[in-house]
Amino acid sequence: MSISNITTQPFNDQRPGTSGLRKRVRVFQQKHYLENFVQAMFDAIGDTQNQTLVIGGDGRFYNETAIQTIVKMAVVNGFKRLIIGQNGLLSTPAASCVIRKYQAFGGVILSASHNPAGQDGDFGIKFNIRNGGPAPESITEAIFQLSQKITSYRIFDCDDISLSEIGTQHLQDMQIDIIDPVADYAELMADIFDFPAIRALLCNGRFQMRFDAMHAITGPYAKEILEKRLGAEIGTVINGIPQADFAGGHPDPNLTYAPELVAELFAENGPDFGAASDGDGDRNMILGHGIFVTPSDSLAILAANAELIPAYQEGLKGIARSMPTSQAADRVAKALNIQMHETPTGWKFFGNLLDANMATLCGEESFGTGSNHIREKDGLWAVLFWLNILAVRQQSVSEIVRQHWQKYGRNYYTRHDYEEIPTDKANQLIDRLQKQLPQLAGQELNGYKVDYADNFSYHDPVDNSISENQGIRIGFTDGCRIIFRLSGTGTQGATLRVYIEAIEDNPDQLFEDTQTRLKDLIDLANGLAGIQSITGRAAPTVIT
Ligand code: VG1
Ligand code: CO
Repeated sequence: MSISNITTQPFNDQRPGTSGLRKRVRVFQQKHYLENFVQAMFDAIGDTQNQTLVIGGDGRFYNETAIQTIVKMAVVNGFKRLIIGQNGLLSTPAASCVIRKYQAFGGVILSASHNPAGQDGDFGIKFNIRNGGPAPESITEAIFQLSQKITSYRIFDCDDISLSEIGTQHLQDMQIDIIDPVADYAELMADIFDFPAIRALLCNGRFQMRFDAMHAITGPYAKEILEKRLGAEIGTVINGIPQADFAGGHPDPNLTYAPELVAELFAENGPDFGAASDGDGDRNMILGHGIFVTPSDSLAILAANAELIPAYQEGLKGIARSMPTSQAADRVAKALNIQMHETPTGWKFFGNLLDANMATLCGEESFGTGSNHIREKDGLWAVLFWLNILAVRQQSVSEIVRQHWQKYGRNYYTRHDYEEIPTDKANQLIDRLQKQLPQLAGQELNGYKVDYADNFSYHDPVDNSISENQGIRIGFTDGCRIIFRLSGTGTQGATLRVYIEAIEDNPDQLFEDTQTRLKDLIDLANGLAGIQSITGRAAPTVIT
């Protein structure tokens, strides 16, 4: 056994995106590719001597191979202790929980979230800092800069460690603890929510629920928490055994990729409540019998009902949402007289606000909701939050949503995604929009008067950092918005996301079909961006 100093050369494509570095598995399998990134990461995150590092992933193909490499590099980069989920598994929220609970220096999460997995799928890696949250841009940018200059990396030449047995082992002077990936997280959930009340609801003999783990990481978490600790019927959790290729699926919990669950909830005698989570467990979709709750509405409803939950009964400090997320939560913040923050897309921008106690709940339109309990969005947490509300209010999801709209008004909202557009076309489209911006303010377009038109720039109120070019937004005087941005998580071509929001306060118009209600604005967005003429696409790939 010995330490090797391996000579290498930079790869020019190692800049982390919205949520870490995501690439095709084949890209990660190139010689030195993963090692270069890990070395750049260890060099960028500060002094790693004698520190504790958490490691875990969503269990996709290449997870264990990558973990073995990271372990062998961690030992020669000074770490004193590693905490690893059994079999290399940790959902993203569980990793955040473990980093905080054991006061680790940080964590490495291996995941490409909902992107398809397997030898022909995607892989990903990201670093989370001491607070349990994704590294801020200053660190991800430093990692990229170091990856562009790297000439060698250090690795220990030894056999693989065992990831399958819970317990402690040593590699040289480094202690390695293999932990139960579910236990700490399940305990945290029990501290936040009223488990006896939820148990009473789930066991009342009438209430039916379905949770779709989509063959990904949340299976073991949902079974332990919902079925074992809360007494839900066995079989409540479907597709609950994590598979390395997610059974060939696309574990993105939305109306397109969870059709089985959606069909069941919309069937005549369907369950009262349905939910799903994504590949790494940080996203959630909420359904009631015959109703889909948009993530933006979900954030607003959780905020409006937070005082029903033990952990939030003292009230919220504030709410934060990403810029493209609908303004439904803003209405609640206003009514509660608490702070409202608007950040760029990606959970890393919420960390400072949560640490500074300026926000308690955070959310993104992309099926992400979370709170100050950890520093990642958290799928099962959102599901338990809804269950706790249902248990207290004893009403259906549909009644709760409708009453919410009646009280606060409704923000009709949709997102249209155009996936795998050639990158040059996508850039051309954004450039063209950008050039139109200065002329748009004050103009009237199809009866909508433009209030502002800009490219969103975020000024972090805590560390004063500035993040520019975070999405083109056109706001109208009545509060409606059209937003365009390119995805930062894809691995093939570019994905254009178009976000459309209309405000409705008229009590007689709260229950229209979303796509019909938004048609004018959708047409306007398509026309302004020249989507069809530039990309040749007549319709979006995914509508949420
Ligand atoms: C997408 C979502 C964003 C989310 C990110 C990571 O990013 O829009 O809201 O934070 O994915 O989520 P983008 O750049 O593709 O729009 V996850 O569950 O994939 O870690
Ligand atoms: Co995810």
